[in-house]
Amino acid sequence: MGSPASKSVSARRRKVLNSPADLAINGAPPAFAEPRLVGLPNIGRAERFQDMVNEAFAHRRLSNGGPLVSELESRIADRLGVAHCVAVCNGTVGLEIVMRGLGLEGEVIVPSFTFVATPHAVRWLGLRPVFADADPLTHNLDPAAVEAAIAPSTAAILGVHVWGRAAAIDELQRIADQHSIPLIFDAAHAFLCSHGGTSIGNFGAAEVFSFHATKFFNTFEGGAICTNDDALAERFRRLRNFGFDDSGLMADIGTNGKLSEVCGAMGLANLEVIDSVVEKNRRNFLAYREALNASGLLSLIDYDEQESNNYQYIVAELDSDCGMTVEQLSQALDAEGIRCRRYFWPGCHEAAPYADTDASHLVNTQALTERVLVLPTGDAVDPDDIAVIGQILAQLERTE
Ligand code: T4K
Repeated sequence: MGSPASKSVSARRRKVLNSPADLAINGAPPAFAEPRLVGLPNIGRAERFQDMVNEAFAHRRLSNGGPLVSELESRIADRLGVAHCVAVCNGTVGLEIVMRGLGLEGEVIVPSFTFVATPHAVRWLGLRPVFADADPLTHNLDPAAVEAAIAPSTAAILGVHVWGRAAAIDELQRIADQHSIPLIFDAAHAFLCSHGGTSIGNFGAAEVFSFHATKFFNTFEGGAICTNDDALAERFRRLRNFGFDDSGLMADIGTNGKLSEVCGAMGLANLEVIDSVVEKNRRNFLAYREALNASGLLSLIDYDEQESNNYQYIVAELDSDCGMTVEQLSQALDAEGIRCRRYFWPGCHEAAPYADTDASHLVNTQALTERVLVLPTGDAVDPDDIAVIGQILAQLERTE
């Protein structure tokens, strides 16, 4: 993708570390003078973006179903092989539109090991999120925990494809069918990922992507609802635009969930180079796999190479007997200019609005929040940086 960021950051890397005294937590200068971030935005063809924005200026069409957003929607639908793509202003509003469009009332089963937007969207609509535990291996909803959480008041299951790795879609669909409730997916992380060779976007009643700046594919802010259900798609389009139907009649209580043309231009410019982002992310993932191969501190979470992956999240788990907490490790790396993120800590169930949650059944979620660390990738690092990160981890391990 060749964004300017990739060149300037790699120029500011220090060479190999040999002893504990070389660690920044022991007073040495940081390995990276320019911090390596998780979530550094991918910026595609900037000149294409600017040309499209100039066109939008010339036509004075800035929002409300303009040509750039319409083109983005049809390109995404083609790429995913899905009947409908409804672009929205962000993933959170997309989730709200889907749940409103399905007319849900009562409880929605959600994971707690997710970004807080997932339960917030449920609560924002006056529904009640019911947290189910995660599978410790996949980090996704454990179907047995979902089954155990089903009650007469359950209105839907809202799964999340955490880190872009597909949730247990088939098992969750079976549970949803058995109880005649809809299954929907928060696919915020999973653009261009697949399950059984079919693109995420095609499963459940609807799936919602996030195109936030920090995501693999971004439109500054933005998102998309994908569905193969014609009637639902029509409803989602209405709800996105205040409730106006195609003929301009007010048919529903809607919201303003529209994506602007400037965001559409960003999406089209980024889509042109998206395969090179996958390649860069995969290159980094393989470099991390090598760098952490012998690590006694961190174990990397793998991707299923039989599926399409965007490799956007480099996720590691702290080894339980390494003698450090994830917070201590995160601070030691931070001192080196390696800005990891503790997604998703604290668990959603621990956030103030959900403080009344009985968390006794969220054992795996609790453990994950205490051992998961997300490492920088994308334009923020290159394989040489990653090798240095591996050496720092090895030195930290020897120092323990
Ligand atoms: N469901 C799931 C599972 C999600 O993960 C998310 C969003 C949603 C739903 C909701 O989708 P949206 O409504 O956002 O479309 C960030 C993002 O703001 C959030 O979109 C994302 N998940 C979440 C996982 O990460 P924070 O609180 O970590 O953001 P922040 O500002 O601390 O930045 C994160 C990192 O990115 C930092 O290292 C700085 C870097 N960054 C960020 C921005 C915005 C940049 O380098 N440049 C930038 O422009 O939530």
